[in-house]
Amino acid sequence: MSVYVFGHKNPDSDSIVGAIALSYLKNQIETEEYIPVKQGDISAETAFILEKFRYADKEPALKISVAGERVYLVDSTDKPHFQDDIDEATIVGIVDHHKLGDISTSTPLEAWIRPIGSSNTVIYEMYRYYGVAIPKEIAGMMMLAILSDTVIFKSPTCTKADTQAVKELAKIAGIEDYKQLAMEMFIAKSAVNGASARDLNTRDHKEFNMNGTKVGIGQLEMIDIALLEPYEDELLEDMKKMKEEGDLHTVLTLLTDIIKEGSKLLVVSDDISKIEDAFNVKLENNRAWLKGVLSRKKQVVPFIQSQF
Ligand SMILES: [Mn+2]
Repeated sequence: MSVYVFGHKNPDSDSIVGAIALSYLKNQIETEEYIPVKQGDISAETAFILEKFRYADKEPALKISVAGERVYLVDSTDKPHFQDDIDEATIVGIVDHHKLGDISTSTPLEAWIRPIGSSNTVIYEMYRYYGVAIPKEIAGMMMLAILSDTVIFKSPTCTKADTQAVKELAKIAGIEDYKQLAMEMFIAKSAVNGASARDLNTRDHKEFNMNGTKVGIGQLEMIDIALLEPYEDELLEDMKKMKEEGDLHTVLTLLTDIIKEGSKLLVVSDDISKIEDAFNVKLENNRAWLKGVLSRKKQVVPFIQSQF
């Protein structure tokens, strides 16, 4: 029986590349066939990565039902990030670098979870553990996925394991100026032309169950968030709709400026004071500047969670 490997809904590059890289590794060392799939459309950033390393024709297929399947999860252990029938699948393994979520299993599994910058760094270490050579194209994609998750090493989630993995992967991929290539990737990611407010709000949106309270947190990583200023009112209007449609207590969107190294927070909430307390800021027009905040998982989720 095959094993389907996939990351969270609203897949980011770490999820898609992680599924590809982990499947390749597993297919070298296991007898079962591992198949990378995706739980949603890929982003412009991921499309850039796949094209750059000649993988666009091997993009993982969409798989939206997993009942009865054997699955390997990448980049999350939070149930709301997977299909509703995830409880009916057999989880054979997990690779992740987030807080431990609410996934549970009825059979033994392997779990590779570390507090480092990217799931692809964990997978890089798995390749080393098993002594499997990484193909050039896969190495290049893993390198960019790590550079994306760590915001070119600027994120507080970035560790020495991540910078070392990138350097080794760059060598394998034959890329000298990996920071320059990562900037090109972030430029591709920053494109907003023609995008609707909903497109932007859901581009990288995750929902969290915080002690029974549902909170949605989106993030747009940009090389210049001034490009988003004309969209902010529309984004907030649409966040109100998302809040009602999803029966959420709070919807946040982080407009993260990777050059200025901080995030403009947009907030729609049943209780604005909880968000103000979480970050010790006063919101003006549902907005606040959070200096130095680049990481949702490390600098946002724990502070919001502590309010519920
Ligand atoms: Mn990740």
